[in-house]
Amino acid sequence: MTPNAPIEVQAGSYVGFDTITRQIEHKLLKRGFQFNVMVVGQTGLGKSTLINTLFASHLVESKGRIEPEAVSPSTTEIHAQSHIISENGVKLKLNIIDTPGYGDLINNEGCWDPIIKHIKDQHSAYLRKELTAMRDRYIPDTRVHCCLFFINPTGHTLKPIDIVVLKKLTDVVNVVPVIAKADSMTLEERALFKERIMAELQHHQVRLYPFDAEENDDEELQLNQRIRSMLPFAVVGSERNVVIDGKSVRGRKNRWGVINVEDERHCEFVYLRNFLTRTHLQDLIETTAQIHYETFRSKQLLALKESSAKQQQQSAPA
Ligand SMILES: Nc1nc2c(ncn2[C@@H]2O[C@H](COP(=O)(O)OP(=O)(O)OP(=O)(O)O)[C@@H](O)[C@H]2O)c(=O)[nH]1
Ligand SMILES: [Mg+2]
Repeated sequence: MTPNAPIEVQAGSYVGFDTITRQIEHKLLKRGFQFNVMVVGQTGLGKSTLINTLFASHLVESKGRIEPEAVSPSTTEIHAQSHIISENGVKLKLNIIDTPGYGDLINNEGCWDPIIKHIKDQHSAYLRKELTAMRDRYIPDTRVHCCLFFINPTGHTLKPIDIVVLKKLTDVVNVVPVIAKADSMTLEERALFKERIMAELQHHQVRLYPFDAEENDDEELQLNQRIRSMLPFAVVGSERNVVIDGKSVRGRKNRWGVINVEDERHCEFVYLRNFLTRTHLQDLIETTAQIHYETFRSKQLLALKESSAKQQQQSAPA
């Protein structure tokens, strides 16, 4: 029997179910939010530095040199670190996964494997928890919601290894590309480089975040389009504060001037930050669960079903 179509009625007096949004908000605020972000790219592109700049805190050891002659030590292993940041009563549990730069070996074959494995391991841990008979009400979410991919500001094209890594990454995680150390390019060079990179990515059918979904309204679709036209964000990172017009800002100072990281005339750091935190934070989390995790989950469950069917066949008496 199919249920009758619902009839729309107007409540005669105030019932109060419109408070459900506030009830949800209260619950969510108590629980807090989890956001897991990963940085990937070649050695020394400023990955660790940018993470610290993004969240305006010293979160990971970026190995910026204090003394000019000091060698800047690198990140040598995948390193996940959790933090809780609060802003106006909203608690954000931030998990940062810093990965070692790749590409400096003679044979770089497979150097991306540990990174991809780390992402898949989180999906697999979540699936195992989900499948237990007495599953937790809230499964801790360690799935990587966003991967910032750092591009070397060469002004030429992407390296073949970058394309390989990007292809592998976009299969399993939301990828947002950034041009690292954009202070090394002129504005014209930057615009041309961006164009070239996007053409190349399109040619190789690399599927970058954000994705349009059926439920997106016009405004959301337009915003996604605007973001896509800006990719990759040309960013500058800095751990230091410099004083500009009497104000202390995150910046880089050299002999011919100062770069204010947060000035959109200098670089696109602010656009990246707005995108990650102010417009797409929730969508990044949701897309990870609904697209990347779901793909992983159905593949795993299908494989499980097939292998148990095979086992049954083998154990069945002839
Ligand atoms: N010019 C310039 N230098 C930067 C920028 N961001 C970081 N650096 C410098 O680049 C060097 C490397 O920075 P890290 O943040 O350690 O780089 P990384 O990508 O984490 O390096 P690995 O962990 O070795 O892969 C440091 O000396 C930073 O001060 C930037 O936007 N512009
Ligand atoms: Mg590093």
